[in-house]
Amino acid sequence: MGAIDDEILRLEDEIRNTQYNKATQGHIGRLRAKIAALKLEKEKRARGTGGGPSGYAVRKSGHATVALVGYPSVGKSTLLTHLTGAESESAAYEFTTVSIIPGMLQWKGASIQILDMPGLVAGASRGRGRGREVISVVRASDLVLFMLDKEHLEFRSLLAELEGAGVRVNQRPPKISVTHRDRGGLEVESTVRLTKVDADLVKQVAREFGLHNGLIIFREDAPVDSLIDVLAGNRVYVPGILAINKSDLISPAERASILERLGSHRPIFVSATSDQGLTELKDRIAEVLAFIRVYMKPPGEAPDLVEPLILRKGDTVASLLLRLPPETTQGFKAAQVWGPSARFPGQTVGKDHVLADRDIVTVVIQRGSRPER
Ligand SMILES: Nc1nc2c(ncn2[C@@H]2O[C@H](COP(=O)(O)OP(=O)(O)OP(=O)(O)O)[C@@H](O)[C@H]2O)c(=O)[nH]1
Ligand SMILES: [Mg+2]
Repeated sequence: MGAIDDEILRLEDEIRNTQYNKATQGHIGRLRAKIAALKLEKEKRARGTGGGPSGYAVRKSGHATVALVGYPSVGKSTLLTHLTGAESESAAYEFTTVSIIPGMLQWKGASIQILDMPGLVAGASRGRGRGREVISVVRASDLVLFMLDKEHLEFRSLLAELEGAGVRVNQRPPKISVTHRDRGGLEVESTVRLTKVDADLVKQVAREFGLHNGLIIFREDAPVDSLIDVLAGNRVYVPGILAINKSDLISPAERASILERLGSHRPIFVSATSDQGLTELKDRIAEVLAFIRVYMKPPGEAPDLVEPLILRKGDTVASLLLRLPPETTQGFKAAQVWGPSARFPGQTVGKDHVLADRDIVTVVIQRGSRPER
């Protein structure tokens, strides 16, 4: 362990040994900011020397990628096999899976890549087990599918491992904006009354991140941790789903107590070996990934209503263009849209236009840019 690690541990100890109250919350906030800034520095150095996370090079494919995360032996590989047919060894001992195994789930017209991963253990975010690789895959995924079983119900600690590595599950980015300036010191503004931080603390935290001149605007009554997230800048926000596996071994009474404990996370009870609950699980995955279908209409021809392009809610014409063969989009001039996202049939729109499910789209290109046949 290097000097940075030692310093992080020392600061974490100090936080643990400081009673949290009104008088100390500023101090604790500054300590947290110091830790976050040190972690950032550590990552930067690791990248610089090439000694950082090797980053599992899993090629993303399909319309979206789902990462399977859970403790060892909860049944992740068994689920992958039952959902996708991909072979991933499963066994009654821990750490059966030691690399990342992809499978492809076809559901309601969409291809969903599912990545089976080694079991996550405590300390993963600090590099224990295969933690680093798992976390780097999670960072690049569109959805995390968490799996627990009745022997492993510590969902909080699983989340904490990801949190420690900058992954925010089922959260939205804080409404805090930071603008860097060349001079003039730090300015703090807010559109709401701030009860969790004051301007002094905000400035001190900003300085921990090397920000000495700039404007920070709070658009919600956010805690200091949200400010740290924004200043650190390398946070990823991903949706998550919780599945409780081996439900064939769970009695109704146990089920009720699990629901009492984890009900707020809307867990889905499944049994990977007996396929119980898998339809509900697949539906939930598709719902969260929010696929939309877009039909292409060549200029002056009828639309192709048989094979839609699969995009995701919030995708724009620009995202659509990326999915078409380059020769058909070269010289893009505009798009014409019929359907739910159009204000009137055949509306002409630009690349920023947000598409909707069941839109019909024609790509209009500059005259003379269509290649000769
Ligand atoms: N009863 C029951 N057993 C299951 C179920 N799903 C998986 N198992 C068993 O649980 C054991 C572990 O399954 P794996 O799929 O290897 O678990 P894993 O999460 O991939 O484990 P690691 O790769 O070690 O992290 C195996 O013996 C499976 O047969 C289930 O739904 N019910
Ligand atoms: Mg496995």
